[in-house]
Amino acid sequence: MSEEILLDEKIICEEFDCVWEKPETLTENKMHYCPGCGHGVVHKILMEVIEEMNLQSETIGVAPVGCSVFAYNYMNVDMQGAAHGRAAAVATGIKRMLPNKIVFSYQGDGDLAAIGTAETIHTANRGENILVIFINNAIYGMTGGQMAPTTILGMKTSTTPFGREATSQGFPFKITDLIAQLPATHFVTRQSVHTPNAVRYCKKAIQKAIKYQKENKGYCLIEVVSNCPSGWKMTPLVSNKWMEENMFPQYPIGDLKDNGILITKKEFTK
Ligand SMILES: Cc1ncc(C[n+]2csc(CCOP(=O)(O)OP(=O)(O)O)c2C)c(N)n1
Ligand code: SF4
Ligand SMILES: [Mg+2]
Repeated sequence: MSEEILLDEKIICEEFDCVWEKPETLTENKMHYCPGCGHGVVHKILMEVIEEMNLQSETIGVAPVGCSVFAYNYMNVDMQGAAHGRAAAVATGIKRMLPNKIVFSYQGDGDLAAIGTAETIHTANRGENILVIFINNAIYGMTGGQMAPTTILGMKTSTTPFGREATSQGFPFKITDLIAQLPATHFVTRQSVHTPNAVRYCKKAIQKAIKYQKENKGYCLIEVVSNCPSGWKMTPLVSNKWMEENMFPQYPIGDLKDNGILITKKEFTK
């Protein structure tokens, strides 16, 4: 606070130091996400990068079906909705028609790694010059917490009330690792947004991916290992701790591939 005046014994603040500002690239609409959910944080840093790189009028995003279905109400850039799982195919079409635009898809794990597996893999395999943002919260958040392909073993969901087990439900699907192996992919990384430091790293990854797209380097994927306090039936704080202890060993944070070169296991941490 830089200046104060006293009036009727109440302190009225005349001026404030700005400690937080919403970027122009986010609309005024209130987000519908549950308290503590990672979706809102990723929206914010993605839109901050677009604003900081002066790309608001050059960017087209593709919203999925899932909790982030209304991403187009929050992101103040041109947006297109896609049918469930098809965001990468829609983004491909947009980028091919408008190659000078910055194009991203924003997808959950159910959207990207279940119903949209084919579109996801083939878009990556063609090395389309787009950015895919993949929010992995290990659950179908929007529809009531059913098991997703990325649900970890032993994790209870509404469709695995006794915990996921490999014999009947298969193993957690590490689609990001698979995509990193494809020769046409350029930058593949796994991030999180559960601490201020993690947010900074994730934002840097977004900046790098957008820069790569401007340079026509090709396909970039940023997986964000995220929480779903409602679906996991935990408080936001407990969900973040649970994520660190249970999700990160399965989905280690760090770059898997950069500049088209796979990163060896030894280096595969920040
Ligand atoms: C064709 C079709 N099948 C199924 C659904 C139901 N459905 C809506 S969202 C969703 C999964 C969402 O999970 P995810 O992509 O992980 O997003 P989250 O809500 O967790 O962010 C499903 C199965 C649908 N809308 N359309
Ligand atoms: S259900 Fe889960 S993913 Fe959806 S808004 Fe709530 S916390 Fe976020
Ligand atoms: Mg999900």
